[in-house]
Amino acid sequence: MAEGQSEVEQAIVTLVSCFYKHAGEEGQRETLTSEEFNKLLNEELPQLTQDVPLEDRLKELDLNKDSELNFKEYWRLIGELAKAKQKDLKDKKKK
Ligand SMILES: [Ca+2]
Ligand SMILES: [Ca+2]
Repeated sequence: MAEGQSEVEQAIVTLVSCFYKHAGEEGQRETLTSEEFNKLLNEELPQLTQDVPLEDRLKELDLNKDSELNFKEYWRLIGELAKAKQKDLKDKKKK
């Protein structure tokens, strides 16, 4: 980790490297197969993603319908998770 990076900067690096770490495991290095996506969810996002079945989630995110997730499609997931988190935090603040 580069010195002097803020927590937020590190978090972004983590999110981006998480994609490439898993996308590089099989097939195309720039896209996630459903196998790779499954592993990514289990290993990196176990608590946030339990509620939706993998295949449904993949279909929902797969904008160009090639049954794999490119970075842009993966990033939609991050956006959705961030939105859900934001709602949590907002609700907590109200109480
Ligand atoms: Ca791949
Ligand atoms: Ca796709």
